[in-house]
Amino acid sequence: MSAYSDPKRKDIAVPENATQEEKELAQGMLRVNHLYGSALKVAKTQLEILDEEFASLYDHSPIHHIEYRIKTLDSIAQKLKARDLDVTIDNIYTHINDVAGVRVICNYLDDIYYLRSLLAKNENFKLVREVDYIKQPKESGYRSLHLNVDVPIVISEGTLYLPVEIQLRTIAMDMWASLEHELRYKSNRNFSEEDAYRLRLCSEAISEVDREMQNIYQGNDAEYEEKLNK
Ligand code: 0O2
Repeated sequence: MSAYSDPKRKDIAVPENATQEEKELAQGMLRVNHLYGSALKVAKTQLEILDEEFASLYDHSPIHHIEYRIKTLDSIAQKLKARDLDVTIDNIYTHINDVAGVRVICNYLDDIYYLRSLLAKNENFKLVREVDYIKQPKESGYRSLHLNVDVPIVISEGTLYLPVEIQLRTIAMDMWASLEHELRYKSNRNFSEEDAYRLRLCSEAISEVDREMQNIYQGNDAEYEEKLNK
């Protein structure tokens, strides 16, 4: 199961023979989960408000559905170790910007950039980084628009800004990413170079489909006509 399908999951099992350091880390993770969980709620609610407003104004919902997750301690630890950093609570706050992740699955390609423009204009959210893997897909063929935003949460000590990674993608891009992840990491079969190449082809085909669906939706069927007449 993808972490995005089970947002409430916590992985702070402390074995009885845990060291003092491990116990402190588990304790600190409770706070991390609480704070980033709150940031997730703020980001998700804001996205839903934008979606509902657009639907009421234009009779079209840009968002198909939203998934969200808190990164597991295992996954955080892997990321810190890959960067030669110790697994400490301080390093989590300082170096991991995707503890809180929201995945927004949009209906059409343009919906992604429409939502992006609204989020960038939102005075409460600070857009700190943007990586467009749609315009420049990853080597694997992965496509999505990644936005890192700082989101305010009001807690007893005052207002705190916490980073949330928002991944925006179409239904087709999501289907590709989900199956690619399954094939690459989860299945028992060997993942070959040939598989990787074929997945890149699938990604290109999906990109074409996304453009065409957008054109059909907009009533701009020039590309489609051209193909039919070939
Ligand atoms: P999970 O389960 O989503 O937590 P950064 O921290 O942003 O500086 P990072 O993490 O390398 O560096 O960022 P990147 O590659 O921009 O985005 C990471 C996330 O994007 C991944 O999260 C995936 O959700 C998704 N992603 C990136 N590349 C691929 C890919 O080739 N295939 C698929 N299916 N998804 C991809 P995590 O951390 O891997 O896991």
